[in-house]
Amino acid sequence: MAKTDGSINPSPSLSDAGSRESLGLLLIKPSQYDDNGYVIQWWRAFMFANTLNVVESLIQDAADRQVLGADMRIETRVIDEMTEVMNPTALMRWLDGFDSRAVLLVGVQTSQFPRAVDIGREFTRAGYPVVLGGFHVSGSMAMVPDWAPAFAGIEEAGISIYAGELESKVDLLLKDIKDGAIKPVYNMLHATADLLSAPTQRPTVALVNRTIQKFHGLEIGRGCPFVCSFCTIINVHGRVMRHRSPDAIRSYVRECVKQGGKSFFITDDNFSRSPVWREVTQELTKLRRKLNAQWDISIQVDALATRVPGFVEACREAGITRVFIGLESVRPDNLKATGKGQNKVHQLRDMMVTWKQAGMLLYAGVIIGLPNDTPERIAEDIRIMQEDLPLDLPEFFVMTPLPGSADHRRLVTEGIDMDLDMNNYDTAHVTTDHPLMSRADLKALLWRCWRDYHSWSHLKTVLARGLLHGQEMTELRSTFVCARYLAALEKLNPAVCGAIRIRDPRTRRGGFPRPAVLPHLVRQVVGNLVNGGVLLAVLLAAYGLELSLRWQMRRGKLEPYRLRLSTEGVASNVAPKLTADAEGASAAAE
Ligand code: B12
Ligand code: SF4
Repeated sequence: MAKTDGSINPSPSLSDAGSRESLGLLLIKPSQYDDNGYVIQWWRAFMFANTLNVVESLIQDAADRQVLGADMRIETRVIDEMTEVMNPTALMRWLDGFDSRAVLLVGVQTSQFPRAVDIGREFTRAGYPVVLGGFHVSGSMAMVPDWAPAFAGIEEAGISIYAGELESKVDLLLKDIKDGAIKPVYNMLHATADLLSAPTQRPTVALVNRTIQKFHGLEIGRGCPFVCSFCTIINVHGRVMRHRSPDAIRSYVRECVKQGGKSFFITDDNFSRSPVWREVTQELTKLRRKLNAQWDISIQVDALATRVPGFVEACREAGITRVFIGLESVRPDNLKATGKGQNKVHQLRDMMVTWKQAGMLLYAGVIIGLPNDTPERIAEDIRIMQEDLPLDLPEFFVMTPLPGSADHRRLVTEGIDMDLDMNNYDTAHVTTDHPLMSRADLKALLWRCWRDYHSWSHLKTVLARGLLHGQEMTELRSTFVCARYLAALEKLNPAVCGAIRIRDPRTRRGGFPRPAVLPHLVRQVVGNLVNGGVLLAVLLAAYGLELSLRWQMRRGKLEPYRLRLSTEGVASNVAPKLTADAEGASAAAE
């Protein structure tokens, strides 16, 4: 019997039954390499791996249904490489404890693909079957099935690939694994999941405990009705919104809370367009009251969400505290170029004020390197975001033709030069030419945006607004500071960051030298101490700033920072030129 720890889940009903046969499944969500060839890993990460949790839940459900017969015991072991340094020898020993076995590389995004192939190769070489699935292969098979760079290394490494959703095919895959009949390619893009009857998510405590805020993923549904040209989601999950049942959602959340869960991230790309947002927020509100739970929940929405009647109020009641908006740009010409015509620039300020008045922390995705961007225009955009739009925390991404998007397929079809190293498709690298800027200038611009927006004087504005509008201040303050300093110190998107960086020389990417162990170790310890020290000092200074602002608030000195809607007698602050542009663009779009 294999050793069991917190990350290993035997299917309970079967392990108790004194089974004769066993199947061991090692589920790994690979990380990616940094620019120096080290796998990006942390002692604790900010974010969680929801796909890993969903896939494990599907397998556990199949085990409970005894799809491989009453005699079969199925065990899973789950690893998020972002927060776990793997020991392949020990993992192979664990797999050897079963009659049949496989390694599943789960939720592999494009930037994680080269690392996933390297992990897979190590296991296939030792004779273990490996299946790789997730957005990269699904998006590539859906949009560019003949584009060889998307599948580089797969055949040579003997790894099988799985494109599409797993819900309706999990039994088939498990049978193939048990029978030793895994196929090289599973194209299941047609097998769209019926989420209403899909197995309920089950908390994976071992994963949650490896995130700083103990994040639980919560999937309400999949799909989005819009057609942004840079988006892969619509070409993999589709444009029809599907959803889980409010009952299933309630029982998952209840289970998470029972296990100490306090932070949830709703993974839907656009919760405001979910057909069940009303039922779900009502369920969450009831549950919150019943369990007396003090949770915080993050959602992603489009820029028009505040116009959905009752949506903002329902979110507040349900304990939603963080809202991520797909802003992309404050320029109508750029929005039009990406098919994001639904975002109306002249409505942005009131939309954001509405969220802020509801006490929400406001994040927004901003793309750098859209067709009309120049360094000067971006500098002006940052000023607009600081002065005119009451955003808290923009996240800056480089415009990236992600495999699976219409943009990427167009570049492939037109034979336009693109980076062939999939590791760089992480939205923090420049992977193709820009019409107005060099690749180097664009990359430098990304880090400049993180620095310039997160200035000390702007922190004061953000904190003052936060205090006036009842926001959760610890989160606001620490996220603002961490975003700025992690982007500067690590040159990584803060979404893939965490606490205490690990650089394991044993898994350094092929082509990079292995450093001498002792000096490497010393450099790592010193580097982490210095970065941690800098971060701590700035966090303390930011706390000092907040205390002084609290003092000023008591004396009524922060009132100039209070946000008001234009209907409350305040003219929209958005720069007049942009407003005029926006109106022209909206008229054209309508
Ligand atoms: C939550 C989320 C995150 C979270 C967690 C990641 C995760 N996947 O768990 C965080 C914040 C960490 C994150 C970060 C990033 N993300 Co993200 N993220 C998402 C989001 C919104 C939801 C993911 C999710 O839970 N989906 C629900 C699950 C159940 O669906 P699924 O992943 O498709 O899995 C199903 C099938 O694919 C299949 N399957 C999956 N794996 C396997 C494996 C095997 C063996 C088999 C058989 C089947 C199988 O079964 C699952 C159930 O049906 C998606 C968009 C989306 N709607 O999916 C973007 C998305 C996956 N992210 C994306 C990107 C680009 C990133 C970033 C690189 C940068 C960025 N711009 O945010 C970073 C990468 C860093 C990282 N280490 O992950 C892209 C990926 C595109 C691509 N071509 O790879 C997506 C699609 C969004 C987009 N902009 O287009 N992300
Ligand atoms: S609104 Fe978001 S999820 Fe929908 S198509 Fe556009 S980028 Fe994709």
